[in-house]
Parts: sequence; structure tokens; C-alpha cells
Amino acid sequence: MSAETADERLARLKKEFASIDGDGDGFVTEAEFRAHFPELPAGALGALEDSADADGDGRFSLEEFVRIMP
Ligand SMILES: [Ca+2]
Ligand SMILES: [Ca+2]
Repeated sequence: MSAETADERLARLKKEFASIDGDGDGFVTEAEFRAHFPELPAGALGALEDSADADGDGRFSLEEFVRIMP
């Protein structure tokens, strides 16, 4: 299997972001994130938010999402 290119990674993350963004407003809120990853412990989500929410508005933009995801 060949390594994923940056473009392929972005396309994959965009698709995943869209599937998490339940109301399609272009931002993923904590509630949307929790609905998509119900098995994620609350503490992990809080830590994720602290490190990933770069502009501190309490929700993830695609840009912030791309930064935190592998
Ligand atoms: Ca949303
Ligand atoms: Ca944000």
C-alpha cells in the first residue's frame, strides 16, 4: 500500500468532517463530535478541545480539524 498524499489526506478528512458536521454549517460542535464518537471519554474530548480549538470559539472548523487528525 502506498503512502497517502497530502491531497488524499485532505480529501479524506473533508469527507469525515462533513459526516461529523450533522447540521452542515461548516463547524463541528462538541455535541456533534460526541454524537459521532460516543465511545470517546469526556476527558479526552476536553483535552482535545483545549489543544485543537485554536481560535477558542468552542467549535472546530475544518482547518482546526485537519490539524488534530492523523
Ligand atoms: Ca455543525
Ligand atoms: Ca475553533
